[in-house]
Amino acid sequence: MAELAVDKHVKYILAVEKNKDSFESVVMDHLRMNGAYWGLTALDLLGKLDSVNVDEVISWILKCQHESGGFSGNIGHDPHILYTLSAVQVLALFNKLDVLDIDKVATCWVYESIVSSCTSCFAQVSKLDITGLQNEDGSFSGDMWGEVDTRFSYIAICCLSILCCLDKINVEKAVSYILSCKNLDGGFGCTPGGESHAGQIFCCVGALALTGSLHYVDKDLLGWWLCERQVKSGGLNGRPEKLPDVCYSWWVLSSLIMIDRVHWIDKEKLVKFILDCQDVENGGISDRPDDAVDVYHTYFGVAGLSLLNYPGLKAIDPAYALPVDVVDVLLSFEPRCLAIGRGCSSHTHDRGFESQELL
Ligand code: GRG
Repeated sequence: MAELAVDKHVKYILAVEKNKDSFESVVMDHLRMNGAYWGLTALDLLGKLDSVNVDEVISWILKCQHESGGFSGNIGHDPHILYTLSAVQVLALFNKLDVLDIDKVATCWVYESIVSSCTSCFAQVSKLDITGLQNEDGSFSGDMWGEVDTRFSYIAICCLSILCCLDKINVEKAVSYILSCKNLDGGFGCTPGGESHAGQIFCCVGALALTGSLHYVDKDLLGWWLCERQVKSGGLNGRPEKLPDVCYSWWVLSSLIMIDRVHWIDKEKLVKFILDCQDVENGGISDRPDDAVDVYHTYFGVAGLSLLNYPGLKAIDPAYALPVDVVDVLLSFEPRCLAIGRGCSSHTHDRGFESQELL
C-alpha cells in the first residue's frame, strides 16, 4: 500500500496559499476563510503548522471581520455563519481566540483573556446574530437572508461552544429542531423531510454530541445506514447509489465514531482508498483516484486518516473538527468559566463517545 506523502502534501498546501493566480486560488477566492481552515488544520494534523506566519494569518482574518462581528469568506465580502466558524476554528488552532477581544489589554493569564474575550465575543456574536439567527422553531439561518439548514445548526452550536457562549441560545429548541430532521432510515437531512445525506448527518450528530444529546440517536439504525456507504473500492459515498468521495471519509467516519459504530466498516480498505487518491508527485488529495487534487479533499483525506489513527498524524476530534490537543485546551477553560460565574454549559465533557484505537 502507498504511504501518506506528508512532505508533498505540506508543499502543495503552502503553494496553493502562495500562488494567488492559480486556478484553485481564483475559484476559491470567495470562500478563502473555509480554505484557510482546511489548509491550516491539515498542516496541523501533518505536524507542520509552524510553516505559516501566524501574524499574517490573524491579521487577514481580522480584516474579514465585519462591524456586525461576523466574518466573511474574504476581505470585502458579506459575512456568513459558514465563514464565521472557520475564522473561529483557525483562531482556536493558533490559540489566539483572545484577539477577538480587540479592545481589551491581554491579561497574563490565558484563561482570563479567553473568558473575557468570550464575554465580548458574545457582544460581537449577538450583533452578528448567531444567537439572533436562531428561529422560533429552534433552527438556524445562515445569515440575514434566512436560509435554514442543519449545517447552520451545527455551525452555531460548534462556534458558540468554542466561544463558551452556548448558554446564549435555546439549546433545547435547537436539539428538538435537529431531531425533527431525523428520517425513518435513521439519517438526517437539511430540513424536516429532507433526504438523509452523510454531510447533514455529520452536522446533526456533531451538534447532538456537542450538546450532550447523543442519546436521542438510534445508533444501530444510523450506524447501519452509515456503514452501507462503503463501496467496493473501500471509499465511502454520501448517500445510496452515489460515487465514493474522499470527503465522506470525514463526514461518515466522524459520525460513526460519535455513535460508536466505526468498527462496522472496513478501515484498511478505506485507508487504501484515501491513499490511492493522492497525487504522489505534486502533493494533494482528490475526490477519487486520478482526479485533480484540491485543498478541500486534501484536508478531509488527511482528517479521515487521522480519525483512523494513521501513524504520524495528530488526532482530530470528530465533533469539533479540530485537533484533539486544541480541543483539550478549549475544554480546560470550562472550570474557569464556571468559576467566574458564566454558568458555562458550553463544554460537554461527556459527549458520549470514546476515542478510538483503530489501526
Ligand atoms: C467544520 C468540518 C466542518 C464543517 C462545517 C459546512 C459544514 C459545517 C458542513 C457541510 C456538510 C455537508 C453538507 C457536506 C457534504 C458536502 C458535499 C460533498 C456535497 C455534495 O453533495 P452532492 O449531492 O454529491 O452534490 P453526492 O456525493 O451526493 O453525489
